[in-house]
Amino acid sequence: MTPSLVTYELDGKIALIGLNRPDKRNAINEAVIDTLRDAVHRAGDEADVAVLYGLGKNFCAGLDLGEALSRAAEQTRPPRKGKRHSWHEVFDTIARGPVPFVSALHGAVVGGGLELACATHVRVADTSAFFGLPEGQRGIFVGGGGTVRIQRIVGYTVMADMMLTGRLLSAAEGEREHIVRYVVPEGQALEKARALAATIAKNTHETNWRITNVLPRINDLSHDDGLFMEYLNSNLQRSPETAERLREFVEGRAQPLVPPG
Ligand code: 1HE
Repeated sequence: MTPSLVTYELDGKIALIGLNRPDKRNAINEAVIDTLRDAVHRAGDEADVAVLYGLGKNFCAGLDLGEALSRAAEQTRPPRKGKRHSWHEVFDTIARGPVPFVSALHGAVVGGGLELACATHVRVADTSAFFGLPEGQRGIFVGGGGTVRIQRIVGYTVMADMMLTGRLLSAAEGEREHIVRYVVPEGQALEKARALAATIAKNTHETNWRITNVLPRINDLSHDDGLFMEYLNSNLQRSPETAERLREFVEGRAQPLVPPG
C-alpha cells in the first residue's frame, strides 16, 4: 500500500498532521493538498488543537515544481468559472478554521512551505530551519496566501528582499522577523510544538476561536470598526465554563501566572 502523503494521528485532544513526502522534500502537489484538506477537516471535527510538521529532514520545499512545469508546458487555461485556488481554501481552513494550529519547522521552509507555515498560529523552528521565497528564481509568484499572510508578518521590506534577491533566513533571523516565536535545538521542534499545543488546549474553545478568527479579522479593520468588533466579542453572554474559570481565580484556586526567568 502506498503510504499516505499526509499522516494523521489523534493524541488526546491534539491532532498531529505530518507532511509525508520526504523523498521530494515534502513538496506540495495537488494530491498532497487533497490529503491535507482531509486531515485539516478531521482535526477541526475531533481535536481541540492541531500540530503540523514535516517528516524527513525538511518541513516543506513548497510547490511541486515538476507538476508546475507540466501545467506551464501544457499552457492550461484558467478555469472557466474562476474556481478558488485549492491552496487558498486549505490554508484558510488552517488559519481561520475551528482549531488553533501550531507548526514545528525544520530544514527547508520555502516558497509554498513558508506560506503553509504562516497559515498556522504559533510557529516553532529548530536551528536547522531556513526560510526562503525562491519564486523569483523560479519565474513564478507566491500563490498560497503569502502576499497577505507573509507580508503582514514580516512587512513589505523583508518580503520584497526575500523574493527579489532569493535571500534565505536562518532560524534566528526568522525569529527576528516574527516568522517564528520559538527556536529550539535541532530535533526538538515537534516536542516543543506538542507541549505548546497541550497548553493551548487548556483554554476554552470560545477564547481560542476568537484568537484565531476574530483577532486577525480585527487586524484588517479600521480603528473604529476594530473597537466595535472587539466590543461585540467581549460583551457576549458568558458561558458556564467562563464563570467557573473566573470563580477559580476569585476563590484563589487558579494556577498562578509564572513570570519568565
Ligand atoms: C522537488 C522539490 C520541489 C525538491 N518540487 N520536487 N520550491 C523551491 O524552489 C525549492 C526547491 N527545492 C530545493 O531547493 C531543494 O530540494 C531543498 C533545498 C528543499 C532540499 O535540498 P536537498 O539537497 O536535500 O534535496 P534535492 O536533491 O534538491 O531534492 C531531492 C528530491 O526532491 C529531488 O527529486 P529526485 O527525484 O531527483 O530525487 C528533487 O527534484 C525533489 N524536490 N524540491 C518538486 N519543490 C503556490 S505558489 C508557491 C510557489 C513556490 O513554492 S516556489 C518554491 C518552490
